[in-house]
Amino acid sequence: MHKVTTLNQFIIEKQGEYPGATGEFSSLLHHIGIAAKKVHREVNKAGLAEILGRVGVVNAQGEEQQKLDVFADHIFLDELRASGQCCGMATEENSGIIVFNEGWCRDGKYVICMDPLDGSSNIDVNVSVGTIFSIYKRISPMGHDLALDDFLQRGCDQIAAGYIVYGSSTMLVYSTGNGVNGFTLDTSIGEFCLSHPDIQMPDDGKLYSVNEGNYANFPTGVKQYIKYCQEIDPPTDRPYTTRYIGSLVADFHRNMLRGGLFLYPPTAAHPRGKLRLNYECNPIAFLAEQSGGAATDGAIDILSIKPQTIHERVPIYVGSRNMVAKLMEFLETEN
Ligand code: P6P
Repeated sequence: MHKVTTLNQFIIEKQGEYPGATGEFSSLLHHIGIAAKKVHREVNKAGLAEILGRVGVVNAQGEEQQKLDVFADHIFLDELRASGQCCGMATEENSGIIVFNEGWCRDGKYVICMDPLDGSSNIDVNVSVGTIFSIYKRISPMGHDLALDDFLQRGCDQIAAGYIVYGSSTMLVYSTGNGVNGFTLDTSIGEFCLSHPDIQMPDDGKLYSVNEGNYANFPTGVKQYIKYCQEIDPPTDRPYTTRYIGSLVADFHRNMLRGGLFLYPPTAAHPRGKLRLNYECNPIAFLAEQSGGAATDGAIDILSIKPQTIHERVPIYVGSRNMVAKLMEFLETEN
């Protein structure tokens, strides 16, 4: 009989490895799992539940909010408030920070940056979407108000990061700084079960993921790298192939398991890149490094960037470390 390790069992076992662990962080992860199951339920019946489409409102980014964006945002805010371990959140769907002032969570140890439903414009066409989260310890002292700086910490200071990918199956993938583990939702028992222990991103890969529709405005070094990938050398061997879903979590998840490089360079529409540092690039970069990969903005490691604003955007090149290194050869030649 194959032993099934549920997320809760795994969290408790791992907690035992941290002598000082008080169970607070474990409880936070448990509540993230609960919220993920609630979002899974709606995402998987979106076509039936009159929950598709747009709300007719734009979010802090000026982007059309999808009904499921707002639903997922509310689910995670409510569940993490209820956990009592989180004292506030910064999410893509809210322009400012959300402070939890209720007595049972005002002194929570942790703050969370989150994209509640990334790639949601793909929902109506049944493409995988995801939740991306980043967990930090609060900086502001207990008993004092939360401040913006609690949510502007460097990615290297993340306590944990992860994503949920709502795809052909729903998976929760996270790291607390000691490797990356993946859990697949077994809907027959309603539990996330360990399916991908100790994920190791291959050092090399044959996949590159970029929206080549923006090619004209890419930095020269990125254009040179793409041409390098497209060269046939030797003539009979086609070294690389491109895969681009247009949903960050889905593209990254595939590349982490198979090896590959995801690129979102500066473009005409987004001169500083499209993806947000706090709740997309930092958690993804943390998982990349924890699984043996690398992540840069083209100049420095993503995790070393000091955020200046909550919704700050940065260019990102993330994936197999040898592919990142090869790209950097072209970018450094350019600079
Ligand atoms: P483009 C989805 O809208 C998203 O935020 C990420 O999930 C995805 O990687 C990126 O934007 C796709 O952007 O400009 O290629 O459509």
